[in-house]
Amino acid sequence: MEVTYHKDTPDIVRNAQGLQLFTENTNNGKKVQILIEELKEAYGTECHIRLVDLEAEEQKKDWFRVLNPGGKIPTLIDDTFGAPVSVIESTAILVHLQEHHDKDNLFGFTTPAERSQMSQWLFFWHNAASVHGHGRFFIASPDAPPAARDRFSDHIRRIYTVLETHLSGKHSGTPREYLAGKGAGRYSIADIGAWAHLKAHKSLGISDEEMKSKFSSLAAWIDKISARPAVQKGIDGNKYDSSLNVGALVAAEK
Ligand SMILES: N[C@@H](CCC(=O)N[C@@H](CS)C(=O)NCC(=O)O)C(=O)O
Repeated sequence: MEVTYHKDTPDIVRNAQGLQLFTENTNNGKKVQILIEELKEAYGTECHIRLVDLEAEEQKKDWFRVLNPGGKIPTLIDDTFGAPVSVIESTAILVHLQEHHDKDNLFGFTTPAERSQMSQWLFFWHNAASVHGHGRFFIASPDAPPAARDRFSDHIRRIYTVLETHLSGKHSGTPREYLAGKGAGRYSIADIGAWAHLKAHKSLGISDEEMKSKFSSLAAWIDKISARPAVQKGIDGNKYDSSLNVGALVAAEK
């Protein structure tokens, strides 16, 4: 969507060129931060990081809703094709960055079958992320009705079982290293889209022990992706947490 800035849009945003990512160090923010760091490492891609104070509800102000009507992070502005466009929804941002800023397809695929498989797992997780988010709320809330807690607890384990079955090769006979790509697969935005949420499995009441005993292929996948330097940079609070990097905060122009 082409952007027409609001009168309260911060000057630093209005006057910037290139990519600008509005984020905060949450699971949805992290997945885009990780791809930004991967692109930086691979191509030297630069991106202005704009941290949004979610507690102060900066994301609900009119200047921000011009960029994202839902008032949510992550949100991207990209003016590299001409007029600035805004991109919303973490998975759509991953696809946008991969299609337009990953010229060698290091984080995507060129064959139709592999590209289709990558989309399938991106969509699978975009839907599952919502169950994860609501599940975390109900599982952590002492006032949650037990039926809601049980339903989310079961549903989350069903989602983990799908991933475990896919990665272990239980039915296909081919164990996989990554979610998409032929053979054992290759690291791509399909993995980046799901990793931050899955890494936080303990917040859903799934212990390391349960991961190792019931979801061992998934646990190994989490560890492998965690070891990537760009992944560690992409979740670094010193850069992406607004309480630690106050200099990167953006707020409405007064
Ligand atoms: N479906 C959206 C979800 C984005 C989302 O829920 N963002 C949260 C942080 S992880 C947020 O902005 N919360 C603040 C709010 O809702 O006001 C996506 O994938 O980008």
